Amino acid sequence: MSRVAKSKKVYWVAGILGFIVIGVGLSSLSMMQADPEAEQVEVQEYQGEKLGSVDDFRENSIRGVQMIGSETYELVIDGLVSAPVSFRYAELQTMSHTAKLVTIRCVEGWSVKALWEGIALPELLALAQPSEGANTVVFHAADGYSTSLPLDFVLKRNLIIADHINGVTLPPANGFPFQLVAEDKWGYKWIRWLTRIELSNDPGYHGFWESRGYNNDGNVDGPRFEN
Ligand SMILES: Nc1nc2c(c(=O)[nH]1)N[C@H]1C(S)=C(S)[C@@H](COP(=O)(O)O)O[C@H]1N2
Ligand SMILES: [Mo]
Repeated sequence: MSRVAKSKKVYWVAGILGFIVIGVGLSSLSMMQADPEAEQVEVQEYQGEKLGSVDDFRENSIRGVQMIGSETYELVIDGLVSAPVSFRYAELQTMSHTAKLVTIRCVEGWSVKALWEGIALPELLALAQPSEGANTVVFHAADGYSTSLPLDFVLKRNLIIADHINGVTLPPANGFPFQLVAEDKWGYKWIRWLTRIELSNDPGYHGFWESRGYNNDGNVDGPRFEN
């Protein structure tokens, strides 16, 4: 083969290869656009601070990941309230949302800083009209898990229940539809798969890990265990 013919052949091969590369590229691009999940890309930085990722969490739930359907989900607020209420997922999505940059710390030693977005509890609880004597909020989840916090703390710190993390819908492993963002409290206060918020007058309520020796205040700068 002459030198010219050889280089012609090289051009041909390169041309065909280029065509294939562009074709594959374009078709995967259109596939990405057709998939609504693909539009949800995690934010990696917020106001100059590097964020963790949903992939940084360790799965350590008492009964594994709960799969909750957004169609059947209901969030109940009851107990010491004068107007018990329940909300559907779609309804909760229309409520005003608040964003917070908060680090979750587990007693096992890991932590993840993330951008949490969700519904502020003071506004949500007000809809159920908490009674005079209520001083404790008991949170219940789909897996039978529970935990509690002083009502005062919940209101003063404007705690939120998050349905978004780093700009994406909370994944099932992170507690879809809602995880309590219990800032400055150990991870065991960050209940996932939240289904019920019960107002109570029992500050001594002990949730799942609290009744197994973990400190009921759950402050990250306090002791892990009850004396
Ligand atoms: N419903 C439910 N919520 C739960 C738990 C659980 O087992 N069930 N584990 C808790 C513990 S010990 C930690 S550290 C955090 C971890 O949550 P994350 O994986 O979303 O960070 O979830 C908390 N919330
Ligand atoms: Mo934990």
